[in-house]
Amino acid sequence: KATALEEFQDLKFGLFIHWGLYAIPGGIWEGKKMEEMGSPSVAEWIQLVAKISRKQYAKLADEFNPSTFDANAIAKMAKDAGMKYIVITAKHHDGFALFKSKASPFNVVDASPFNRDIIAEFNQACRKFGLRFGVYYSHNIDWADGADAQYKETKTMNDREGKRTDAFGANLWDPSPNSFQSYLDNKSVPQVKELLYQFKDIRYIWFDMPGLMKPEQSFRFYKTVYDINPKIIISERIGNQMGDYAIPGDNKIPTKKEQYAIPWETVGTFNNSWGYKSYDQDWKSKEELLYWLLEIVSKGGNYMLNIGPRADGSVPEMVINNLQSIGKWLQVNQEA
Ligand code: JFZ
Repeated sequence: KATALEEFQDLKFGLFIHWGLYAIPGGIWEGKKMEEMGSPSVAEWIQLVAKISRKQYAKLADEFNPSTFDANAIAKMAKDAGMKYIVITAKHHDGFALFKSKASPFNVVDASPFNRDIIAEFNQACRKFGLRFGVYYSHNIDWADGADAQYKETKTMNDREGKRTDAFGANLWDPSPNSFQSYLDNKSVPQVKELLYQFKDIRYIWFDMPGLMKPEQSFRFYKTVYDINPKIIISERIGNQMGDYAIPGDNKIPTKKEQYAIPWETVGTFNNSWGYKSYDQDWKSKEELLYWLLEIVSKGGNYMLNIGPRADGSVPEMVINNLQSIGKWLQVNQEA
């Protein structure tokens, strides 16, 4: 994997995309802003924060029809900004897949009127613009089909042993009846396989929030990926120290020497949310974004900057403007 990792660390600048059904409420549920309901306040967590039932949340899919979505336009925007790769949420914690899936009907092709495979379109667009391609996949948390069960199982065990269980991220308001094992066997692992068999261009898998995952469970994902495509490298959030590259924390730069031992990537936001949040106008200035980019790259890392497209597929204007400014700056100042 040495070359894949070197190649990754040479990319320097990439685009992260958080997109899904949560773009429809955009941080507001039944007139309430997320901050009025609880935490965290990032828009892609609205199902948990507003305690939306699985059935009610799934209805958002009926409305998901991003008429102005254009993967080529987004890829071109990234390319013009000097970015070298794109990673998009193939499935976030809400369990809704942005690709056609046999493992779960809760996906953009089968459950929404949009009826287009968004991951396939990004795969194509990246190829067209010479960008590397990766996917985010929430392998552990799935509010529609699973992680709550893992929480219950672990809690029972830990209660017996007098240990505390961290419930962070578990669906405790409307838990799925599935066991965690069946979620792994029938949705999570099969969907990772579907992605990898279908999209041979995928180079990075950004697993996230491993939570209570056991080492053998993280390893199952690692092995699944490696067996299908050994060129792919995996984020450390696969859990249990099994990742190929480090994520020092959102909007963070490593401070400890040992954190520089493996390739690393800082992920950052334009405002304070990953998914589209209609009322978050707290945009970083282009100077601040450039500061992050230079600070990270000069220390040897990659900077993956996130956009949250709106439900109609459009990208907020501040994002477009700031990316254009960065692109111009790089054109003038970057050495060959
Ligand atoms: C996770 C997700 O829960 C979130 O929705 C988003 O996708 C983000 C990129 O990743 O949130 C985290 C996970 C880990 C840290 C911070 C936010 N961390 O270690 O600092």
